[in-house]
Formats: sequence, structure tokens, C-alpha cells
Amino acid sequence: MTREAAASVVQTRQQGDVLVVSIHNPPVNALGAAVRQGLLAAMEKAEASTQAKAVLIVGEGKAFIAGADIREFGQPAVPPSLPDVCARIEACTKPVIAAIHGAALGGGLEVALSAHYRLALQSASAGAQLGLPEVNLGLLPGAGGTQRAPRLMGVKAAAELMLGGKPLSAKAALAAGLVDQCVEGTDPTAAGLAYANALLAQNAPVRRTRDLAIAEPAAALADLDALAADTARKSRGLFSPMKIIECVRAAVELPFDEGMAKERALFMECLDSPQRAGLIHAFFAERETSKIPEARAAAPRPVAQIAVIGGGTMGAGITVSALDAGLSVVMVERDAESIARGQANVEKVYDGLIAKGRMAEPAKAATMDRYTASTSYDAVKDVDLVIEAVFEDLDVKKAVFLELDRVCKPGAVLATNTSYLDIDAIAAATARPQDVIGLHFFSPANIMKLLEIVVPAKVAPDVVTTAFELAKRMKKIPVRAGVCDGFIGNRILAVYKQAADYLMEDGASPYEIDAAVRGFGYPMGPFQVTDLAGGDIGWATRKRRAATRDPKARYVEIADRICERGWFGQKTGRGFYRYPEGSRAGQPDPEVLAIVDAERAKKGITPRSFTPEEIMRRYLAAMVNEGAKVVDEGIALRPLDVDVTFLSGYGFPRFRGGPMKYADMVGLATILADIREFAKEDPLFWQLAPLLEKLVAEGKNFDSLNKAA
Ligand code: 3H9
Repeated sequence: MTREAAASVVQTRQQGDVLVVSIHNPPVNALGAAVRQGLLAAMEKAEASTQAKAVLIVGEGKAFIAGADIREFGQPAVPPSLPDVCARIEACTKPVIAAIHGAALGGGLEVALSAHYRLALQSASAGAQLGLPEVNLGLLPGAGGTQRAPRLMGVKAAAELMLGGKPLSAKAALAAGLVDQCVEGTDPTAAGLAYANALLAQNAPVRRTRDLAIAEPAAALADLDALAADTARKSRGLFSPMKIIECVRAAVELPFDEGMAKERALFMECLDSPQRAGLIHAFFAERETSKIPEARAAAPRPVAQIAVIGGGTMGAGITVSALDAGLSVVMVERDAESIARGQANVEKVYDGLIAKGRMAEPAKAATMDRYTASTSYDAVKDVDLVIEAVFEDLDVKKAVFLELDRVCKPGAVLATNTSYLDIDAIAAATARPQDVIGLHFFSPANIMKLLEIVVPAKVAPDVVTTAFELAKRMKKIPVRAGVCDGFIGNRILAVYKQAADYLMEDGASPYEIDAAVRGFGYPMGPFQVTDLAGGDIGWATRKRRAATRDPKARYVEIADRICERGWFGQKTGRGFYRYPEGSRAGQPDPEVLAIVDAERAKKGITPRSFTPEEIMRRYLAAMVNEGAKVVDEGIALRPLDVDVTFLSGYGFPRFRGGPMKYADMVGLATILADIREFAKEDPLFWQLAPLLEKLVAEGKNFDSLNKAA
């Protein structure tokens, strides 16, 4: 690390009695090696200076400091370490003040906690956000956060801040005792200087957090026991939350320096865990999916007014997302009754929020002011963008687009919410295919983060960027997908769901498969999902596709037998599970097992047993193999787009980083060997993805393809 690099990212200047240390490391002032070096040098300078009576630390740009530089994790460590930098700040013999605006997260807050006084700025546009979100990255605060925060704000509150990973506002941080002052404003240097000079005028002493005693240690330990029990129940296989509690316990039980040593040791354990690698991959991948080729070529079209065609569950969810993004929405339905139902679906969401105390009546009224409804397509003639969410049938959709083509103004974006139909064919129904795009929302659309943006052959680049801009406004995680049956998500889902069906017919019960999938970290197994979504939906699709199915392909009829009995899952009280009166937790059903047995017998299959690990190997190999095909065909831009699709739309455990990242961590050669082995039984289903074979031959992994598109 050169001295010049350190000096350019951390600058010092004398302002009267105060040495102002300002960090300038865009975009978020992450604490990379140069910043750590610069902070250390600045503290030495402050100590040596005869002019400096106090030190003020501020961040330039939109943040104080967003934390350690996450890109450095997994690389060889470069000195000085952040705990050493924090120790140096705290040891300073002159008062050190941190003036915080914007994000003070993770290591950023830890720098502030090692200062002697803290001021947070509050403003309507960009107030301070103070938090220790390391848990979201599979880590724990590793620069004294676990030892200093409990001394300042109390053990329980500090542990909850770290376990929850959510930041506090300036006001909340003041109330919690994390900062000493909270002022209105946006200029941290001006506010910080005023505070520093006031402290100097009062002869305020150096005041080190490490010297504070933990209040009521016995009660604190009891609180930690309760939190540990709660965390063990809730954290579903996550490694770092229990380690956080261990560190905080050390803050109560051990002297400061021994607590710091404990924190360091446990931080290193977290850093080395595959969960850290998976979660950090997820963090960056979610930011990369917006980096699409079209972004360089075209600015988005302006969008203020949108129309949603269809007021069913999907249309209403999309309407809520759009209203919440501040847009005006006109909903089009075929008759007054359907309009009433659509509006009721929208209002139900807001009424639910009001019931939970998360929205006030006037806010609902103000939001609904931007909502109108109509039975006539003429109502959409002035809108900037239309999202069609009608029945999933190509002819029905084509008819809608014919109407939209007739009434919409030139340049309006025409989007379909289809989940697998051919969008090129839908676009061809209009005279303006350049304006037609897929916006595949997931149900419930106002809650699910994923938005597949499906890009047909003739669409204009600025329509694609408009869709990404809309996703941003709606706070969705967009993934660019190409046109094929099911796009990225549903295409891959269809394949691993088939693998689950084969496992079931070959000997694993649906309950064993669901348990194995949950054991891997999913919230639910595939048969529970079928019961939740309604078995009739998949059944209808299977019937529709029966005529075109490859007669040589293996077809499992168990789900059809269940649907034939009218057992469509939770809504009918029975599916793969039984749902006794009002219950949402299913119970295994011996009659379902009898159906499974009968189907096996019919095909002459002697059931064999599968361990949870064997189940997951097949389930994931099917997912990864199809994922590789989707990347190879350009349906997904990069492997990370597949990862984000499954993390934010299909419940793939975030700590595993997504299916492609998981495959990299297991080793592609292992997955390849598994597929070759499985293909001996069913070569038609287990057709190897050429990309997987190629990467293994070249000694590469999926991550090597994750460069910006
Ligand atoms: C830690 O501190 C460990 C310590 O306890 C112990 C150490 C020993 N590093 O999100 P945005 C990039 S762990 C590197 O789009 P926003 C980001 O990738 C850390 N890069 O903006 C993006 O890059 P690009 C604890 C980072 O305004 C750009 O900055 N801290 C980091 O929506 C803009 O980001 C955290 O977990 C980083 N730390 O949100 C905080 N942070 O433009 C993580 C961001 O190339 N960060 N980048 O795509 C955040 O939560 C949000 O980024 C933040 C801004 C709220 C700050």
C-alpha cells in the first residue's frame, strides 16, 4: 500500500484547534487497506501535532463509512487490521469525535464506537443509518463492535442490533445510547466542528468506550441465554448468529482485551466459513444483475402512469407494487364485477397493513387516489407502460396485445406477465414488437423481490432499460432473461421438480424429500410448495402438454392420481399432505403413500432407500445442469443471474449463494461425475450440459463467467 494511495483516500486539514480527518473512498467509503492505512497515519499526525487539540472524523459523499471493504474478504490480509486501527483511534490522547451522516455500518460504526464522542446527523433526504449488519454476510462485527456496542447501549439491545442486522436512524441511535448527540443537517464537517469546539470549550476529556463497565452483568447474561435459545430456533442453519452471542457473552464475562481476542478468533471462524462466501456472493450478485448490455446503449423512457390488465391475484399484486412506487395505475377488467374484485384484492393488502399498524388510513386513501379502474381499453391510451396479467393462454394474451396495439400511444411500453409463454409470438401480434417485453412478477407480486425481465428478439434497448428502471422504483431485484419455455426460473424448476418426482417413484417418500430439501436450508420442500400453490395449476399444465411430451421420456403419474381425487393442497385440505381443519402445517398422509406404492407397483419399480444427502445430490445436480444450459444458451447472462433468480424467487438458501455458486463450492468435477453416474439409469433426462463439461475440462468454474455483461 503506497503512502500516496492512503493520503488520497484519507485527507487531513487543520481547522482552528481541530484536525479534520475526512475519508474519500467512493462510492461508500469502504475501509479498504488504503483507508485503514490513511486513518492510522492521520491519528499519528494528530498525536504529533501541537496545533491539534481534538480530532474530527467524517466521511465525504453519501456515507460516513459503509464498513469493511467486502471485496477484500477471502483475499490475503493486508495490514493494518481494522481492530488495530480502531484501537489506535481509541488510544488517542486527544478527544476524537465522529460526525456521522448516511451509512455507518459494520466496520464504519466500529470506527465511530472507538471515537470518544459521536454525533449523528438527521435529515429528511439522507439521515444517518447506524448498524452492525455483518450477520447478513455470515460474519460478526470484528473490529470491537461486539465489545464496545454492549458497553454503550446495553447487552440486550446491542445483541439484537447485531442479530437483526438492521440499522438504526440517528434518533433511534441517540435513544439507544449509541451516539451522544443528534442534530438536523446534511453537512457532517460543519456539525462536527461545532460539536468538537463545544467539547473543547468545556474541556471535555478523552472518554474511551473500552473503559465503560457493563451494566447489570447477571441480568445481561440471563438476557443472552434467552436470546441464544430464540436464535437457535430461528436461525435455520446459520453459523454466525450463535457466534455473535458468544462474543457478547465474552464482553460481559471477560476484561476488554480478552473479549477482543475472543471476537477476533470467532470472526476468523466466520470469515473461513462457506456461508460467508455464499452470502457475500449473494450481496454482489444482487447488485450485478442490473448491469446489462442495454444500459450502456439507451436511457429509459419516462414512466409516470401505468395500466394493469387483469385484477386477479397477480394483477392486484402488481398494482400494489406500482402504487407503492408512487405511480398512478389504471386497472382494466372485463366487467364491473371483476373490477370490484380487483379493487378489493388491492385494498385487502392495505387493510392488512392497517390492521398490523404498519399503515394509517389517510396513507391508504392517498395511495388509492392514484388508482382508477375501467372496463374499457380506451382508459389506457395515455399511459406510459402497460402490464398484462390475464389468464395464462397464448391466444388470450395475443388478443389483449392486439387491443393494446390499437389504443396505446406510440412509445408506450407493452409488457406481459406471462410465466412461460413465447413472448416473441405475443410481440408478433402487434405492429410494434420493439415495444413489447416480459415482466415476470412472482406471487405475491407486492412481496416477492424477484422480477424476471424477459427480453424478446425485437425489443428496443430503451424498453429494456425502462423495465430495469421500473424494477428499481418498485424495489425489486431484476434479472434479465431470454425467451424460452419458463425463462430462467420456471424452466430450471420444471427439471429439478422432475428429479424430485423420479426420486419419489424410485423409493423416497414426498415427506423424506421435503425434509431433505428443508435440511439443506430451504423454507419448504417441493411437495409442500405444490400444496401451497395448488396442485391443480401444475395438473392443468401437464394435461395441456401431454400431446407434445416425448413418449420416451419418463413420466411420473403420482401427482395426477392425487389431483384426480380433488386433492389440490392447502385450499382443499388435502394434497401431498393432510391439512386438518384450518391448519397450514401439513401432516403426512398414509393414503398418499399408498398411492405412491401403487404407482411404483404398476411400473414394476422396487423401491430403494435414499439418504437425505443422496436426495440432495440428485435434486441439485438437476438444477445445476439445467442452469448451465440456460447460461450456455444465453437465456441467463451469467451464472450469477441464475443464482439471484433462485435466491430471490425460489427460496434457495441465501447462505449457499445460489445453485451455481453452490456448484462451484462443491466442485464442478463432482457434479459432473454425479450426472454421468445418474445418466446410466436415465440418459434422456440426465443429458449433460456441454458448458459444464467444458468448464471442467478447462479447470474453470461458473464464477469465471461472472464478469459484467
Ligand atoms: C464489516 O464491516 C466487517 C467488520 O465488522 C470487521 C472487519 C475486520 N465493501 O448497495 P449499493 C459497493 S462487513 C465494498 O448499490 P446503496 C456496492 O457493491 C461490512 N463495496 O448502494 C456497489 O458497487 P457497484 C458491513 C461495497 O446506496 C456500491 O458500493 N457493511 C460495500 O443502495 C453501491 O452500493 C455492510 O454490510 C462494502 N462494504 O446502499 C454494508 N458496500 O456500484 C453493505 C457497498 O460496483 N452495504 N459496496 O455495484 C450496504 O448495505 C449498501 O451498499 C449501502 C448503500 C446501504 C451502504
